[in-house]
Amino acid sequence: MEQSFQTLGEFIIDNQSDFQYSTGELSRLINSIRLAAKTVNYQVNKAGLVDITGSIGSSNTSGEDQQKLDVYANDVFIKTLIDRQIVCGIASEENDDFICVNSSDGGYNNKYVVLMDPLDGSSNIDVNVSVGTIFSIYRRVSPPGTPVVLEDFLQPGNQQVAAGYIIYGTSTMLVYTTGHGVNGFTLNPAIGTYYLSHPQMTISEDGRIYSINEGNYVHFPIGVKKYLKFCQEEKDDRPYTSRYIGSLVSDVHRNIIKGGIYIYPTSSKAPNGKLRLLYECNPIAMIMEQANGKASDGYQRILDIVPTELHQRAPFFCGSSNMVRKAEEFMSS
Ligand code: AHM
Ligand code: MG
Repeated sequence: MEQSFQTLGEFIIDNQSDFQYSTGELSRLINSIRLAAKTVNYQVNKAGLVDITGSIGSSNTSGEDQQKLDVYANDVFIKTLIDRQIVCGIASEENDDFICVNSSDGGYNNKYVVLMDPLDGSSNIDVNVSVGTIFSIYRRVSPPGTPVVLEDFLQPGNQQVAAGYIIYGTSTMLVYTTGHGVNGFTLNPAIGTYYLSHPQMTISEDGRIYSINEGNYVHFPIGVKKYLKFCQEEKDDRPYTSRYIGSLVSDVHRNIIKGGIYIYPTSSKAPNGKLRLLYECNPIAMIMEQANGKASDGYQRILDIVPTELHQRAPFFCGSSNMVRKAEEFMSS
């Protein structure tokens, strides 16, 4: 492979000046995520070789089966961030409560909190399907010098200072934004370096892919049912193509590159949807908007929802802006 691209390390340093009064803390934080992602990538890639796949028999906070690799990824990200004393708090989809982290002087002086889904789509690991890590970064609202509080984590997504995902796919990519567009870096596993392979990623305004678990059709709200019929109608550039991996990061990543919509709506079985606002919807919504796309709960902008609970769920519609707008029209009709 031709190695003429800029590395992620170089990119982070070159773009540090985007942040006024930056102390380099955010850059060091993204560096820590980059490092943890390499470690997780190494384990995910050899999942079939060692006895690391499968369930460990315990449940996470939402009562779902925790996979061994979920636990492993959760530990790696948390340990990497704690060891570097780079954040003041961490909340994870896999933990019941948030974690308070000391700064290097033993106080509570760091500025940022991280919220993450350490291994999303992990039920796909046993069958060798791509999974991902999703992360979201906020500036704390409580005064530095004091331990973090719940309010530091319960901020609307429009307050995110950075967000991103790592996709452990046919190749491993780290895609992130600090509010200045979206950039994607591909890992060269031979030398363990990420290169800027997808600069300034954007999603087309219109797309022809819809991604939804249609097995739940009978339980969907009427607006979603009507939108699906619209997608399947033989008219203009329709019918659209249906593609659903069941791994949010993979479905979203494909849709950004090819154009499309991802929907996880409410249903009679899941009245608030399935995805978690803080760990999944908000970071993906920031990426989508920064890539010129749109993210909604069917009625309003995801990033404007004021959260009330750490593990809150939200219905999620994201992707090509005209497709999301059309789905919203059906939801309100
Ligand atoms: P998880 O966080 O427990 O892995 O669940 C999130 C995943 C998403 O990656 C995916 O889009 C969705 O759940 C699939 O759910 P379903 O199997 O109900 O279609
Ligand atoms: Mg998840």
